[in-house]
Amino acid sequence: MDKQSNLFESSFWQNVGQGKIYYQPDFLNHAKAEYYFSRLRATLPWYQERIMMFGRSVLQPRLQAWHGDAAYTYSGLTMVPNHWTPELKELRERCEAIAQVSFNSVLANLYRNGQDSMGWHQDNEPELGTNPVIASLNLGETRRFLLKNLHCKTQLEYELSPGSLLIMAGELQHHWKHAIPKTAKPKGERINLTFRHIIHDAS
Ligand SMILES: O=C(O)CCC(=O)C(=O)O
Ligand SMILES: [Mn+2]
Repeated sequence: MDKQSNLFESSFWQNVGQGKIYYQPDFLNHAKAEYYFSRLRATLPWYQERIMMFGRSVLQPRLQAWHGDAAYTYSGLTMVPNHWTPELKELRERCEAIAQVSFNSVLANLYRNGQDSMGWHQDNEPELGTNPVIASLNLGETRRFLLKNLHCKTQLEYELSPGSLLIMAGELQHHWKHAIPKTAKPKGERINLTFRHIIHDAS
């Protein structure tokens, strides 16, 4: 049996039609999830990015930090990542062991409260390759993660609890959008790490 068919035999993998999702709620135990949350909260260089929306510059509703092996050029802009921290390296290794791919970058998101969010999008930038494997690790507050099929409007929902790991794979990014919606419920801070493999000569 080859590596790939072995990989998708694990009971945590689900074929969602036009894509594959792995979801393991207890990927990290409670103590480890708390440890990594406080270390990452304290050590990553969190910043709030500005984006253009309807011709106006607005602040993104979350904080971010980007870490990786090498710079890449996106829309004519060269982005230089921060270095890997010891905790990010440890978590990257654990995610690679499950996903069976290597990750050379991680986008960290910090949702400060229920009003912080991420809008509907696909992780389909050319530098992620055709069928990217994206490993998404969750720490801190539990938040709702939604997926919506672009063709049949089927919606999937995951309550991403602390220590859980969700992997998106196969053709998923071609056919599904995903989002973290705002909520009126009182929510504390949540950190999400999305490990990715960036192809540096994609253009
Ligand atoms: O916070 C999450 O769970 C989703 C993050 C995400 O979709 C992204 O960084 O592209
Ligand atoms: Mn995404």
